Amino acid sequence: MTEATLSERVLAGDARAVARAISLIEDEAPAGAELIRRIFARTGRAYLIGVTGPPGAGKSTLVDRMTAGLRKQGRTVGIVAVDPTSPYTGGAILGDRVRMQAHARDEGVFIRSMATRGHLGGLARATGEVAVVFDAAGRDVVIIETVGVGQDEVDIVGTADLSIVTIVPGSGDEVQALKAGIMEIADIFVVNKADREGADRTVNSIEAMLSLHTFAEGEWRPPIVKTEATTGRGVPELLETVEKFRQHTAATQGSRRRARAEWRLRELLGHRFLQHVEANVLRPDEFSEVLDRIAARETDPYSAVDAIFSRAIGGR
Ligand SMILES: Nc1nc2c(ncn2[C@@H]2O[C@H](COP(=O)(O)OP(=O)(O)OP(=O)(O)O)[C@@H](O)[C@H]2O)c(=O)[nH]1
Ligand SMILES: [Mg+2]
Repeated sequence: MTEATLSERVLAGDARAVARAISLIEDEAPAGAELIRRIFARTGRAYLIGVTGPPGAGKSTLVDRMTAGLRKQGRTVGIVAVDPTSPYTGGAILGDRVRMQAHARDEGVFIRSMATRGHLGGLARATGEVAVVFDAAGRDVVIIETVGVGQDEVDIVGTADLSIVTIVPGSGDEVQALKAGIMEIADIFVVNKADREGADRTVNSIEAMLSLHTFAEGEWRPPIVKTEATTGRGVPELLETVEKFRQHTAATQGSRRRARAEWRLRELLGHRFLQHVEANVLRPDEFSEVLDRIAARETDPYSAVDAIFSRAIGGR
């Protein structure tokens, strides 16, 4: 398949072409970058929702339910899940890692799992690019599920059009225990597993935390929605809240997308610079030698970077 045909087929929404495109992106193949170049102008229509929260909070179950609700509204969905322990069902699972499920497949739902291993910091970038491919393929809504562990993951969810943070009732410390930075990105809080003891306590501790913040007139105050993803209870309310947020932020969506573009640009530029340094500036093994010298305290990281940087920008 030539690059032109591949991009045309992606734009036409062809599932196999989308799967192929994602593999190129995951492999960091030059053809992946070329594809993004070809499709980028035709993207920006999909609504991007980030869902994050602690492991096992029920994110995948919730996303499955939300997807079912969105499908009923006639919308197509793309799901990117970062290293989920529990597989998704009920959609077209794209890619080589997960075997295609021939039965009960809804072509209105594309699902792709990303493995954390083998990405060396590029995971968030790859995830963002898969979202771009789904967007190009005409998905109305793209949902990214991540466990909010790394800063990159928090960034990718935080710059989505809408960020949902899921929490489960527990010891009472669960709100405090959330990684700093995650609370700030929440547009909607979901207290999932509301069938469990202590759900209202969790709601109250989120309320208490929100009450420390003064919201300006007309500013969105993150609502707290209780759900029971296993039964679907609360999910219609969640989808209504999503819709309300979407309307509330329609005028300011551009600035969110600008923040996403900024994040991508900085990430890509940093990545490209490092690649350049490794490929064209440093001798083979030099990186590792510098590490040895730092370990032996013969130099410090700042001096090492200064030296490499001046060589990289042309020896000035
Ligand atoms: N009791 C109860 N269990 C739930 C609820 N939602 C999800 N679960 C269960 O919680 C477990 C984890 O659900 P997942 O959807 O895989 O959670 P996750 O957050 O996606 O997990 P990771 O992707 O591994 O971080 C499963 O056994 C679900 O059936 C709920 O509302 N109530
Ligand atoms: Mg999951």
